Amino acid sequence: MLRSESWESSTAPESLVVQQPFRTQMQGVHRLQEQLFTTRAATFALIEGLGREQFCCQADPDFSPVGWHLGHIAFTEGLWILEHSAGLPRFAPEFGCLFAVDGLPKAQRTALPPTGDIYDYVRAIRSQVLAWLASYPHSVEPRLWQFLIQHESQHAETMGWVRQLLCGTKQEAPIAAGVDTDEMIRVEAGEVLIGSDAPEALDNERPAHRRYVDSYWIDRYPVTQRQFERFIRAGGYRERHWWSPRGWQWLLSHPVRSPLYWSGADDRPVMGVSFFEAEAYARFAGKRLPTEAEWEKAARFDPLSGQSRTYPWGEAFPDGSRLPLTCGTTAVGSYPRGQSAVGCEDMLGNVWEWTATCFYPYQGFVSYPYPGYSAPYFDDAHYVLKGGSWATGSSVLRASFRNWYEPRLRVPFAGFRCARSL
Ligand code: AVJ
Ligand code: FE
Repeated sequence: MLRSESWESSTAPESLVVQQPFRTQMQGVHRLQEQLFTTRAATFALIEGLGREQFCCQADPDFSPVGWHLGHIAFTEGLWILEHSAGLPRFAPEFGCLFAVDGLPKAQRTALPPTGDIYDYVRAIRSQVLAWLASYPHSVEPRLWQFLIQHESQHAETMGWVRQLLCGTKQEAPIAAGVDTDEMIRVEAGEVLIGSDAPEALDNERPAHRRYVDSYWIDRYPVTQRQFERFIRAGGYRERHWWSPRGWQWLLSHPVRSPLYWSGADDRPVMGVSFFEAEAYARFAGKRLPTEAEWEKAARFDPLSGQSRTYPWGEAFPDGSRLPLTCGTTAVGSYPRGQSAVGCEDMLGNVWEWTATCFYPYQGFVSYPYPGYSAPYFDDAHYVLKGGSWATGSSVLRASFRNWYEPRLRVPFAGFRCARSL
């Protein structure tokens, strides 16, 4: 049998030894080209068919128009690759002023150049970026490219939210899960590896570190609309004692009576809830929200090996057999192949999940690629969401990924699951 060690230990011709690093480099470049291409295709798919008005419309004061996100994705790619890496002067600076993160206040982002000009700008930057990548493969900094791909995916998801706010949800037939949605799983006390040092890990996921987590129970599935309906019917939105003081204050100024998206009392996860609504439901159910560490442990800890996995199921890149690659949520329990070692399901790719944890850096945190990416949000005013929704790009789906929003925000594709101490 031919084994790789025997090949390596035999004397290889000089030419092969020299070519090896170049080949690995080219494989890296091809993989990147493919990721850039897939990510861009997903971005375009999320905004397909939107008219000019929807392109420029600010559907909600918290979210910029779709057209701005598109320009901003291209601007950011040009900034890091063409300006910082390649040392080129800024391309189309008049667009840069519009699409830089500190360029225009959100309210002024509706006055956009013609749609066709934005698409031309996006394509022009991408073709220069690809040309740079092909000519200078040695310059590839994996971390920077992985950042850019995930930056695009995150903005694309926000574009999907805006689209949903503008176009609403399609009313579909009630969807039932064939599982016991009240089931909880007991996770034993012990240490777990949290965070990640992989090249795709963003600054706030690093450094990976061990953490002791006490025993707890956690829901096997995210809370479904059917379960949440019990809260609504029991007057959950009217009874103060289920709400935290801050949550009640929020409810008084936002007199809502159901989640932002409600497609009926079926077994799809609740989505479009604020942290406060999630917290109130949890108290109503006699439970609480999981901490980020509890959520992450349930998603990636393998009790047999004591190791943490990248994904709930192991190391295989996410695909349609493990999570929904659909255009909407699916009934909980529809992807048993996506379950974690302890048995939690729908951890990645159905809805984002609120946790009880404020967004803070891990000890040893270093900003990357710029201080403004994570650090301004370490402020006690943002909570961590885990998991990712059906609209989240695969490059962002992993157990260590940390999203964050203010607790008041009804994050369009966010729901939650509950936990309980022993
Ligand atoms: C991590 C999703 C909250 O969209 O505001 C994009 C990600 N940061 N560009 C956001 C981000 C800079 C961020 N979230
Ligand atoms: Fe951005």
